[in-house]
Amino acid sequence: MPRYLVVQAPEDGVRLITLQRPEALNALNTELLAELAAELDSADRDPAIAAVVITGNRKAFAAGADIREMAERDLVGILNDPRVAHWQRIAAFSKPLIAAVNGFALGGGCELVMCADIVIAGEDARFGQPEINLGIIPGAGGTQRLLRAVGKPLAMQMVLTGEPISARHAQQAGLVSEVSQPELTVERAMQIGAAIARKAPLAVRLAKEALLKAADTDLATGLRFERHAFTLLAGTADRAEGIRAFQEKRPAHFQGQ
Ligand code: CO8
Repeated sequence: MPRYLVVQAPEDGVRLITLQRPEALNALNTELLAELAAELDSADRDPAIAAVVITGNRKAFAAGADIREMAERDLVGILNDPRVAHWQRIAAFSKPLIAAVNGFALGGGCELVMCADIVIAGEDARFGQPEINLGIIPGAGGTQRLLRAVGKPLAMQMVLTGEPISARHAQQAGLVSEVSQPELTVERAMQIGAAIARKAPLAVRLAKEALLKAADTDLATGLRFERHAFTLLAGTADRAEGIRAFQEKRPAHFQGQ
């Protein structure tokens, strides 16, 4: 049983993970990150799960790495930091990860948002990389993924000043896909997860992989990857079913084959 997460049973193929450390604004200590990585590994292996929604509470999605824990780590501790492996496992989740964000998404919390594929933000959400105020810099993607998401000027402004941006600003900048009323973020994220769960699982997997490829490769390599993935899907029963269903004017029933 995880200590810092509440995991709800799949609903229409969507698992809901709620960060549950409200006394520290869901600060991501090593144990919480380990639990999250393990939960995503298990969702990856479970064919009944098509997508995962991750959320926090109304005050905070997550206010960053646990600063108390960080204070106890010296240079060697940081060099051998067990959190690095947890972050890598979180980023490697192969199914769609949807973040439903209310309140603070700061530091590691904002970096966790950037590991998600789709981000629904409540109007009151705040996104920021305040590490500079602690004399450090982001360490889980907050320079690399942020720049790719919002471009250089805003990434520089956020990382160098540490000042957060609003949900609307984050949406304009490309960090957030949709803004909703705070009380509806989870519901909306679950709806999107359920819509994805009705699609062909192999196509969803390759679509996510191809889109992520765009962020870390040149265009020619990315287009080659897309071409291979597109071709691979030609051999699936779900492609035949999708096309047949369209022609027969009925909903498709995908089997993941
Ligand atoms: N870590 C630990 N505890 C925290 C954190 C945190 N990041 N954020 C808040 N808390 C705790 C507070 O200490 C407080 O605890 P207590 O009641 O025991 O004093 C409780 O949560 C409530 O917080 P506040 O009283 O401060 O609440 P406010 O509403 O007044 O303020 C803020 C909210 C503005 C969000 C404020 O709490 C804050 O500034 N928090 C810190 C934000 C921050 O700097 N985050 C970045 C952390 S560094 C980081 O994320 C680096 C990631 C590197 C990853 C590398 C992986 C390998």
